[in-house]
Amino acid sequence: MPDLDPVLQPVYEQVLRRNPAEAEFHQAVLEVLDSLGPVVRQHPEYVDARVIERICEPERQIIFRVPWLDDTGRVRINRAFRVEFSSVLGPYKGGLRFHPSVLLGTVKFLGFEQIFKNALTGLPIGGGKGGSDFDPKGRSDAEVMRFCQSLMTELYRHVGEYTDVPAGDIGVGQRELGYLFGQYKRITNRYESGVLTGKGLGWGGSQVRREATGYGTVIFVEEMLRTRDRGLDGAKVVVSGSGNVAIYAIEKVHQLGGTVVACSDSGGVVVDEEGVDVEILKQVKEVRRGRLTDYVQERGGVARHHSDISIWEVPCDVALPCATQNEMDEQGAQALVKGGCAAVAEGSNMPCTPAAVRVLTGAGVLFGPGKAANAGGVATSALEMQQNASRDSWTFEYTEERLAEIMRGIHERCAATAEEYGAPGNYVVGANASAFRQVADAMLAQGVV
Ligand code: NDP
Ligand code: 2IT
Repeated sequence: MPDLDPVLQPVYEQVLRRNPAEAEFHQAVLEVLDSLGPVVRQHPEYVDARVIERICEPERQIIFRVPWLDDTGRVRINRAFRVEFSSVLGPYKGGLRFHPSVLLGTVKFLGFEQIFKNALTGLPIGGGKGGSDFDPKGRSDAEVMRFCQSLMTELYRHVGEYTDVPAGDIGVGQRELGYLFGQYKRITNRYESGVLTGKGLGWGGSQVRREATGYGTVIFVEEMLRTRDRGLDGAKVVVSGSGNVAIYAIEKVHQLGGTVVACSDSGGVVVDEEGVDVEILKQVKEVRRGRLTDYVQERGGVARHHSDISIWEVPCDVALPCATQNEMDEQGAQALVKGGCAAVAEGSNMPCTPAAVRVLTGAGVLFGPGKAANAGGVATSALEMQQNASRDSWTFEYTEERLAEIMRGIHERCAATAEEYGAPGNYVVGANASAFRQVADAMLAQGVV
């Protein structure tokens, strides 16, 4: 465990006591507190107003039962959560995750990260997150619809364009958002486009939202590489995962002249030395909801599937974890360093364990933390909210340029704040300190609420 500032240590101990058995939440809090020593020494007013204790305690936590009928007529019961963490900068904003591993602590870690990520975008959005232990894998469209309708039958009371605006995350894409939006509209009798983001293009969605997280992560890593006079052109890249974030990260790497030689899912790793074929990947994953083994078959002998290796063992110049939390451990990071990796940017939320981050940064690998590197998704969600509020829709080109500007801005802001605190090139310190100060100043201005 890192040595925390004496002012921060009791705060962390209180988080441990109050939130037992929520290891992911503890990990996310510790990573932020570890960056805040110099900030609290410079700003005793944050300590006096107990800003950090307040940030670590969600404003509201909602837990509810979601009963639904499967296709055989059997009753199924899931649990759903919405953790409304901080509304100091805007309505709570953050995705919904459907995955059997989802527990309250998972949603809390994601919601906590989201406060700072959303601040970094510079757009007026607070932090929240939700989800359920429902597993959409292998479920029919009708089952997913009934589940989403049942979930929204409770969730509708807590969300709204000025209150809390969910979007997608693992297991939640346009199909699920469509069913959720339809039920919200039916219950409330309001066409309130701004209540959800990630909607379809024909019914209030924004251009580039689908691509935004992956594209944004790649723009961020390109900015990091630029500080060392390098770029993605000609680079060999590995991208873990093969879902929404991974697919569009791969697409953008290829647009910038790099080659993605490996991707993965929970069943294994695909190595495709000629470069992953994104069109086939989209067809397999987005249209047919298939597996990477299907991708390998479609590639006709060019790609290989491995169920016994870690993706981080594939030598590369750049690695983009885009699957899930703690997917890269110390060993994974060591393998990357051995393979010559120069930069890692987190497309997923908290994919690198603290030990992995230490290995990477210790070896001089550029490291972009998720709350900065994957902020393009939520930033474009905020652009979708802007378009909904003004009943407008922007072109792909315009929206993509806004996204790129935002990502370059986040990079600059993190780099400048890291310098300010005597840690040049440390994007973890830069992201945490900069985002925290913005949130803390707004909390001071708004009183003890
Ligand atoms: P998807 O559901 O589209 O894809 C998730 C991918 O990660 C799949 O390839 C999945 O494999 C793999 N995966 C998920 N859970 C696990 C697990 N426990 N072990 C191994 N592999 C796993 O989700 P997204 O692409 O939307 O999200 C990926 C990450 O990016 C998440 O951390 C999410 O929080 C983060 N993120 C997403 C944003 C968005 O806009 N969607 C924005 C910012 C961050 P399999 O199919 O085998 O389960
Ligand atoms: O982790 C994330 O930032 C997301 N899943 C996207 C959240 C959003 O509201 O677009």
